Amino acid sequence: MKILTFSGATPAEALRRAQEDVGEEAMLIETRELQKKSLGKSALYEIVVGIEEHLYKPKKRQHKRPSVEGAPLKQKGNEVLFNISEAAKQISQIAEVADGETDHESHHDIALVKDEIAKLTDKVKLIQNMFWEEKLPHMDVTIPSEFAEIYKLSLQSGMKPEHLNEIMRLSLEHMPAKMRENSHSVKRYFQTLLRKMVPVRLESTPNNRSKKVMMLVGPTGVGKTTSIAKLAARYSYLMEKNYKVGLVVLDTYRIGAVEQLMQYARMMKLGIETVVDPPEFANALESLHYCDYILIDTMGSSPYDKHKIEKIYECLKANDTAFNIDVILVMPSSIKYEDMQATYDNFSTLDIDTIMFTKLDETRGFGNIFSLVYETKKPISYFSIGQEVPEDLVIAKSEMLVECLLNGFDRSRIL
Ligand SMILES: Nc1nc2c(ncn2[C@@H]2O[C@H](COP(=O)(O)OP(=O)(O)OP(=O)(O)O)[C@@H](O)[C@H]2O)c(=O)[nH]1
Ligand SMILES: [Mg+2]
Repeated sequence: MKILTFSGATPAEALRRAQEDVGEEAMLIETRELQKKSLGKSALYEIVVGIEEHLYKPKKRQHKRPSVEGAPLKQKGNEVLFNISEAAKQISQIAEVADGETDHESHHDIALVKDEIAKLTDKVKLIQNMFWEEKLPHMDVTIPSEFAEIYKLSLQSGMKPEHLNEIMRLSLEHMPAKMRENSHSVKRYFQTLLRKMVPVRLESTPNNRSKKVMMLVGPTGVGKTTSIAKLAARYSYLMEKNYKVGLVVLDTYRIGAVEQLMQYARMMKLGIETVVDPPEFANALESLHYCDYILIDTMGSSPYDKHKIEKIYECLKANDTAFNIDVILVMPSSIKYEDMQATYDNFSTLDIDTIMFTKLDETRGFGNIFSLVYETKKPISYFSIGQEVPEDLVIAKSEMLVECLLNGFDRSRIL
């Protein structure tokens, strides 16, 4: 293996020079800032690349680095630097092995060496990752460099630090040594572990003996009414069987609130009942007895408005029908974990069965959702991923949440 250095005013420029000289096959080993940008002086960066001897066809000569091993590194963070030079040393050793091999050596050995180099390059990438962040994560356990990427992603996602700490500890304890070798297998393991920690409720359909009665509760403006419309469309038109759906509105305080759902009911030709006082609630349910699904929309209440939540509670208490009501707490994914927790606590008097998270399209971090369901052990039933009725509603899957958490929300991967 040949080890070469290139310099430039930016790391990108140095990299471009390297690529011009040695082509795309080169592996980046190290990036260093030799000189800071100051008045009248441009910055100077140096990159170190490695390329296998047989692939090296120089176009423009640059100076060859004499020895990676002995080169002093000036940056802070001794542990990281030690690892970089260790990795570089190992690369050099492998390079020597590769150099010594001749035609009679088996292809198998070469493949092994290549594999080893790929692993080391990955290691170096991760060490650099941590190095550029300038500080090692503050934890009571040391995080190996292979875990740096998932650690950073999870932390940025808004996951509660204690949860992340715990998951890291579990991973370090139980992950098979073989999987620790590179960041891809670490990520795969971590993904599987997270999935197992996310409770979801699979959708079940009504039968002759039991209907499905679902009530959506939650703060104001989170998407309860829109989600009721999406669910109504789903059950009456989008499943393998067209179910009969009826709607109940508890939100009769605001002009417009009833009208919003009335419009959907008219469009989809659904029965709709309004309830002003709790004693009317049971009657409203009874009058929709012919339906397979009854969907109940409620007035949005600030999590701190005990009065409104109590009114919903009164309705549930006044339900002397045989119908079992599934209470779904609707929460936007765009609020931080602490607010989710406070909302959950305030609505928990209603005996929440599942949680629906809305506005997944409006957020970047998903660790808050993870932490809430992990902490409360309440399963997720649905995700709302946009304003469009009915298409922007999906059945909750743990894979989907973990995918969003580690790689961000991408509509094309979900639908
Ligand atoms: N981007 C985005 N917007 C959404 C989503 N779900 C609902 N909305 C929008 O959020 C706004 C409020 O939705 P509603 O369904 O009226 O909310 P609500 O919870 O019924 O509100 P109140 O009845 O006032 O408590 C509307 O503009 C919806 O289109 C979603 O998943 N993503
Ligand atoms: Mg509403």
